[in-house]
Amino acid sequence: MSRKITYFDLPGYVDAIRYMLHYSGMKFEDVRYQLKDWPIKEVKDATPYGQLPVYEEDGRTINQSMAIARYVASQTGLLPSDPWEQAKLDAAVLNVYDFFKAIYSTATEKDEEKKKALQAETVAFYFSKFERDLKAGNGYFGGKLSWADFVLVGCIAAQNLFLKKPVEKDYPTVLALVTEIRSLKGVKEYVAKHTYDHVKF
Ligand SMILES: N[C@@H](CCC(=O)N[C@@H](CS)C(=O)NCC(=O)O)C(=O)O
Repeated sequence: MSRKITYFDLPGYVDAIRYMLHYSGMKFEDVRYQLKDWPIKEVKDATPYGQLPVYEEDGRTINQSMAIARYVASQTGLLPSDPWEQAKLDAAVLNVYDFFKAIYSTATEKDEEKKKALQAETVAFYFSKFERDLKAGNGYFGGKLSWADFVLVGCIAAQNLFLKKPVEKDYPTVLALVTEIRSLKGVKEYVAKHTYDHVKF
């Protein structure tokens, strides 16, 4: 089976997908574009909605990072079969995705002080809830790994780069999950190989 994920040379919306594929040992092509080269007209025009990521498998294509992540989870044992459990994890993932969008929306704020305050407020709001949920449920899925864990940790990788600090440091349960996922076989080697010191936002 051929698998290809196309995105930027960033964690962004995609590291969770890369983590799951590496963790499961599935072979895939990890195609990355540099932000400075974007837009590349022929690549952009070939995507369904003009944006990345795009996932291709045996000649079929889907876009939308969380749809891709959910599909990959279903192929890697990280999506439970019970519909209620699935819905709970979908909700957890969408809460993380809301955080992603809230943080990225601060990029347009020109006043640096205001921007910093807004970012701090957004991190505090969402991370206190992520911490609460992980603690109350012994993780997102009762002590077993699921795709929601990978999405949160992938999101944190992206946000640490964007905010230039480890956002999880004041949230011990979140921090423990980050450490656990980044230490998994496959993920550990991937994380060690990809650093983003060259990235400027
Ligand atoms: N809802 C989409 C959003 C995709 C998206 O915003 N992609 C951005 C990068 S994170 C992009 O392709 N930007 C370049 C462009 O719009 O030309 C998803 O989650 O996949």
